[in-house]
Amino acid sequence: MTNNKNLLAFVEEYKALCKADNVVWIDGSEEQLEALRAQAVANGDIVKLNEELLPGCYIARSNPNDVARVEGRTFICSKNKDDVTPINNWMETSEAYKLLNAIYDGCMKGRTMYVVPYSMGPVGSKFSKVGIELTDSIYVVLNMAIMTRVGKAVLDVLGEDGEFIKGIHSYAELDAEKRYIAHFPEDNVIMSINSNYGGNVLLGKKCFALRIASWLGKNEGWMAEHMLILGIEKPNGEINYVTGAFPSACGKTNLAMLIPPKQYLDKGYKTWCVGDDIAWIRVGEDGRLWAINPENGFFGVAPGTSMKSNPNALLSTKKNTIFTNVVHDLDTNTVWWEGMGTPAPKNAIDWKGNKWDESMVDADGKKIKGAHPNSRFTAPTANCPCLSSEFEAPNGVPLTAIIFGGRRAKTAPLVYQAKDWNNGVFVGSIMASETTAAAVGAVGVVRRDPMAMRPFIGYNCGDYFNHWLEMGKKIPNKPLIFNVNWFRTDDEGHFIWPGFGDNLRVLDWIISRCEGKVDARETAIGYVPYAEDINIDGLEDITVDTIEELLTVDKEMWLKEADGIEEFYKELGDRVPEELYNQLATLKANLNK
Ligand code: OXD
Ligand code: MN
Repeated sequence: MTNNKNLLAFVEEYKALCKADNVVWIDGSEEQLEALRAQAVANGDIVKLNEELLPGCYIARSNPNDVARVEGRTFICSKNKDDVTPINNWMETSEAYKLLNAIYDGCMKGRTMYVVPYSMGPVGSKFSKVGIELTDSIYVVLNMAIMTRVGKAVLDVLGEDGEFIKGIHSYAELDAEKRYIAHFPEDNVIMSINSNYGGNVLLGKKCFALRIASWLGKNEGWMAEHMLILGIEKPNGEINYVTGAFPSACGKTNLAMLIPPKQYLDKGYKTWCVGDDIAWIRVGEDGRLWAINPENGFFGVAPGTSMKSNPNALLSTKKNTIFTNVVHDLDTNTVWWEGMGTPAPKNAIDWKGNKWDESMVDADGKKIKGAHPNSRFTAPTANCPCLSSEFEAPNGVPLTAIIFGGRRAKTAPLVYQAKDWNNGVFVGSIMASETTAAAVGAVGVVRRDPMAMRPFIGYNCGDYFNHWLEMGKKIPNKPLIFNVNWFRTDDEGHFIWPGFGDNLRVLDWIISRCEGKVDARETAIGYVPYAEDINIDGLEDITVDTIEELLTVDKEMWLKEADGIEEFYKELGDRVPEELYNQLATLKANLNK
């Protein structure tokens, strides 16, 4: 299928090391994929679901020891430790190869090695990049065929001398003690072993499109970010695109697929999803930033996804989708999860493969969940009812605003605008979420997650901040930068802001700011709206006074916050740019005025 010498040598090298019985190249044809699905069904790896209700859909279960990304076993490997640490785990390159090659030795005996050529971004776009994933898992092949563009067309673009990111995956023995997700940004190599869970093994996603790509972006002058991309269409047809970075459990997928509230729908507003997780961002010829979503599918969290919380996400899973670790309803041969908004099935199998019904409790009397909290759907973007017509645009979409967000009970106001690009980088660098009662551990503990990239920066975090600052010098028409917080609570701990579709009211203000159509109040942290400029038309229980409360900036709290920021910067070591310390000093001075 290819004459690319480097690729042929790469395949031979790992076929020999892994001692695979044979090699199959994935050409991307429906016939080949269908044959692999049939084989995976015959092996018992996946189960075909009801063809009438969920056409082309399958359910899979992962090993119970293998249900999430493993940050503790995820490594960035480089020659010098300082180029990576302190928030990433580091291994010295040659040590890492030695360790890993010993585990890969013979790991595919008796198995087939599949060669998956894939493109992150539309095939052939100058924004896009090619990866090759070698894997012994049909489940991975089938998921990659949804999440990325795979097959012969990618090899054609690669040609004889094209460069690619090398990825080697084996589920090996699913041994959690020997599980490694290792990245070698200096060599364009990813090695993943002893896992078969999405975020660890679909190498195009977090491994390539964020960790390796963030490094490529630093060297090549662009940005790989953990951001959704959303288009907001006004009644006159004009569309503004925004990107948004949020830590997990902040409703990122819901915002990416937001449905406008009735008052906006009636006026003719529409929203369009370009991406729900990752954005690759470059400076366009017009001096603006342009973004593509390098993926081709959604790898979404299933629990909580319902026709109420996110109809566009649920509808995206209605065909050609792979469900992992959800409940299998045996009566209808369909799927179910907690928070789906429909009654739990009576005759069902839970994510561990046990007979399950919702009355079951564990030894402590706690309800046994049928779906794993991190159970997932892998669904083609093409299924999404609100997919943007620009999704395949080779140059992506131009950005009006960049939005950072987090989950803060009191500190951050509903929305504020950074004073300029560098101040915006500061705002992104201090992003944080407070732990909720839903998570194990103390409530209200602040976890810093700069730009929502904490687990995904492929190099030193201080250098990453510096790259953001450097990018600012290269963008003649910069998008404005904002911070939002949908999670302010009242004294009883109830959320004040309704969230979901009503977040469009805040995006509306953001766009008006970008257009210079609305004034704002300057505070110590940035520009905050005048309460009457947030449209509350049709919102029950929300008055201008409520908005006023949501917009307060408590100086005492922010002074404490500033101490927390300083502590965090110190933890990050001596590569945190001086400019960010200057920003922090300005913040403190403003608060003390
Ligand atoms: C994801 C994540 O799965 O950020 O997208 O963990
Ligand atoms: Mn993500």
